[in-house]
Amino acid sequence: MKLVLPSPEYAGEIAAYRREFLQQGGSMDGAGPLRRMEDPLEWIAFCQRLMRGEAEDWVADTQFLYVREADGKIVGMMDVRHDLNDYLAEYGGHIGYSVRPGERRKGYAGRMLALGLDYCWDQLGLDRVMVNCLEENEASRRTILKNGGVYERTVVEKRGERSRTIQRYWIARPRTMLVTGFAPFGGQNVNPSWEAVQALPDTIGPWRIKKLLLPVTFGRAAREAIQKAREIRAGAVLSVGQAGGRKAVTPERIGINLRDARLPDQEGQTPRDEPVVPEGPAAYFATLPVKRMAEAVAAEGIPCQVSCSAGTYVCNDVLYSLLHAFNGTAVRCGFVHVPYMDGQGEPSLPLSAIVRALEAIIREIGETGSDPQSRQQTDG
Ligand code: PCA
Repeated sequence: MKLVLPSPEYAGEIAAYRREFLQQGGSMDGAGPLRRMEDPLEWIAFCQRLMRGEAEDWVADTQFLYVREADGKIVGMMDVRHDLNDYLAEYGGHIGYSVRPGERRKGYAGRMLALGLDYCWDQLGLDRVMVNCLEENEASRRTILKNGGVYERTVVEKRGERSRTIQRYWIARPRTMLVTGFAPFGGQNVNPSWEAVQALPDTIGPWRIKKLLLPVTFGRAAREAIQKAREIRAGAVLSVGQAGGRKAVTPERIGINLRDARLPDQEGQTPRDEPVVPEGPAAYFATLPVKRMAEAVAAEGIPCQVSCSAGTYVCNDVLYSLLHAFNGTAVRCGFVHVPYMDGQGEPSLPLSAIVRALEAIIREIGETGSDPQSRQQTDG
């Protein structure tokens, strides 16, 4: 299932969507003026102006089609308003949506709304979103609650003689964690860090997880991680890398201001005794609770140990750069090295154990703030 912007290739499907509503009844929500526009091309052109904020009397608004890839059918429609005008602020909210009559009761509305919310957080940068439903619409209420809606109050909209009773709900921007993994390097054809990151679910505890693959390249990997973290306004960044030869999953305590490579990186750079940041401090402590992360992994029966050195290669480069970039902010950053996965060499862990370890770590980060103890205690 995917959200797409209206385009002429969907003209036939758009007309069919409209027809189904006109024949079977129901309110064509989340479709702008589609009900009164018989020509799909006219509606598509309107949606394009709407998105640029050029439709008179409308706030800027992104119209989506919710399309089932298997057969190209439009299952639902949704529009996401970039702002609220007086009417929307009282009755309409940020997001309107509908599922066509023949495709209801299959859970589509909830998943479509989840994608719409992602758009609000990532593309529009909204902090909270209002989603409303008619008081009598039980299915819609359940969809909103499932997506984290919190009931605010009920309002009555008068339209001439008639009136509608509307429940208002607010959904808050979830905490987002950027989790990065690395590409294969050093003659290997997989990197367990990216294999494991890819296998993580999209939400863990209170965190919405965003995944990013990094190149094994000094400077560039760090820049891409920092840029992405800013773009999605991450509350935490967890980078993961491979440490062949280690037996345990190892949360890293320290990033140091040093590049010293034995192996050329992906762009052929082999820095020797260079700083990561010329005027930067010698080192930073990770701002994630490394001790508790290690305990959480050990509790799963997976070998784990806090490490005091992330090395002097690209992984350390990323850790130091993140800690430097987000020093003094609320964005907490850390790094976890993982052993080879089975089949790569010895010692190794099954990929499933590495995935479980990362899940335990992320859940633990959700439950605690940064851990001042990790700055004082040595590893013993
Ligand atoms: N491990 C390397 C870089 C990429 C990776 O997965 C390191 O430990 O520096």
